[in-house]
Amino acid sequence: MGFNREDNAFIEWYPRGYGVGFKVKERILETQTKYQRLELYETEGFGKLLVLDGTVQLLEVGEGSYHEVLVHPVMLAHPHPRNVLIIGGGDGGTLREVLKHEDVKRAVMVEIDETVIEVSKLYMDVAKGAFDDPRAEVIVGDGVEYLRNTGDRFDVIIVDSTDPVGPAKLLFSEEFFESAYNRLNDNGLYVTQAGSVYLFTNELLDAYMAMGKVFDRVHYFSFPVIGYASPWSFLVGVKGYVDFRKVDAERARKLDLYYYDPERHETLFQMPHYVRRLLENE
Ligand code: AG3
Repeated sequence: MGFNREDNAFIEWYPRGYGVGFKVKERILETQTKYQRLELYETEGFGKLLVLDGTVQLLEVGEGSYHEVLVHPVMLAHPHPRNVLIIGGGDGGTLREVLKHEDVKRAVMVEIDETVIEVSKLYMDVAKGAFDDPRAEVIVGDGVEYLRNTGDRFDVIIVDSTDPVGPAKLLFSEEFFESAYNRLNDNGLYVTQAGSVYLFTNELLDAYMAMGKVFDRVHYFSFPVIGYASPWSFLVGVKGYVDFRKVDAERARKLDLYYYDPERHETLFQMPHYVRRLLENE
């Protein structure tokens, strides 16, 4: 697992021996935070690489393939997203994409691990000023606790967490989906990253089923993400009625997008036949 001296490469090993690796120019940092093991590398061709507990979180070049796709489909399907909550997302990439939307009045980000925020600020510029935006409110704390205790309501809730295995498992539980549902305004959207389509199929199905018990409608979509075992999956929960199959092309034109193509929104719903069968049989 991790750094391989012989090849001078970092490799993330997924189940069944599937690996995703990068040649490394420099090992910048390795530290144990209060919550996880953090590694930072300079890669040969993709800028900095941030790793938590052996899993790739962010690759500087190409991170938009993940952040744009996590954020904009829900933001553009929602008719008027004013209040947004982000759980996780310590590097600031999700916050940056959320704040591109003029409608947003307040974006709260709850990240459990302060070191992730600090390291990201110190060594990378993923956030591009988002942390200093007056609409942003950054809270260092546990997202589960926050959702349980807050009286605030949100139009969109975005979960940018580690995988549905290990410490973030709670973020994929029915209890958590319930507290998120309760904190959404009527006609609100919830989105979470949900792991590799091929390698975490069971976790994906479990989360899909648990969301189905809580939300009024659940959607699944996927996209090739640079740095993760592609395609990567995402789950959307709808409270009330919002048509997630349609996005606002007018608002989309004001955004500076590189990966997500609102005019081809429907391509997000492509999936391997066996995955569609599994989901439809749930
Ligand atoms: N999002 C991390 C997604 C999980 C990646 N999993 C993996 N490589 N096994 C958080 C970082 C991006 N803001």
